[in-house]
Amino acid sequence: MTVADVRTQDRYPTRKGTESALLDRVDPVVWPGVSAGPASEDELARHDANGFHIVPGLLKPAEVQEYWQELERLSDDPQVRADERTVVEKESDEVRSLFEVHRTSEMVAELVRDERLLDRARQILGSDVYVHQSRINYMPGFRGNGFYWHSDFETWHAEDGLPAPRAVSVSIALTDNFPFNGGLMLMPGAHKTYVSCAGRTPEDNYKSSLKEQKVGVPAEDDIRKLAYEHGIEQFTGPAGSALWFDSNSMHGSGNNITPFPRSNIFIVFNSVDNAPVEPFSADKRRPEFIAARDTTPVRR
Ligand code: 6CS
Ligand code: FE
Repeated sequence: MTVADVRTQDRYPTRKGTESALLDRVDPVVWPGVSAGPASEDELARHDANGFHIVPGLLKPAEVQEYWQELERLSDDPQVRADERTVVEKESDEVRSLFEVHRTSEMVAELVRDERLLDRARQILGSDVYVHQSRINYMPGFRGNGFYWHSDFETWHAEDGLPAPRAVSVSIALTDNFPFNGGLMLMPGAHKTYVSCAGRTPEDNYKSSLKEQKVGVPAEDDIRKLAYEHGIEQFTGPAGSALWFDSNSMHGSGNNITPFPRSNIFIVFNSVDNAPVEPFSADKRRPEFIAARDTTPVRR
């Protein structure tokens, strides 16, 4: 079998119109190849075992203030609000997410190249990396809608053509993440199971899925089984805290009805050895502001 075959072989079938199924993950979580970097052996071991690890105080308070001001500048900019990369909440015109912020904000572009992010991503993925997707999720107070249980990789495989779960997300809190204002929940260890979802991907699915994902979400029986087996933990912490989570982590968040926004920057690093091919379960590729096709490695 050639390298090309391995990359286009569908080892994680999903949305094939069949019932959902729990499959074993057949790829590593922490990949060999890059030893130097800020992550300790213990952090890498926890990431491997649980599918996530937390870096408290990744951003200093002064940096948090700067990024919060950048976030407000972006969301107040009429041009940004009119941009197709801006997703608003389904029941209000509150900003839900801004995509491709590493291209619209020089500050975020710098953050991507910061060794605290770039070098840790390289350690986890064992190779050069590029940004598959970046976004700011605002989760505004009172009307911030959550994100139902899902695996990001299931979508990035089905709709963006990523062959393997060799991608990692970092979520950096720009506001305090509390248990009660939509803090992201994860099932420790569930990343080693791949939930093959029922259904099929509708045309232009992203136009609705980024507001509320209905396809590519696990069946309740699957969620119940994984939750009983692995339990549920929650990423909480002061602004500046960072959560690193594997692309196949089972995660979700509740609605935010408190006055306290839960606004986080998300950067998704993908290995340059996991470049997208054609979508495995969608008619056409999603726009590049959601799923980058330029796999030029990020360099400092
Ligand atoms: O479809 C996507 O790429 C996005 N959807 C979710 C629910 N999480 C990852 C990503 O932002
Ligand atoms: Fe997600």
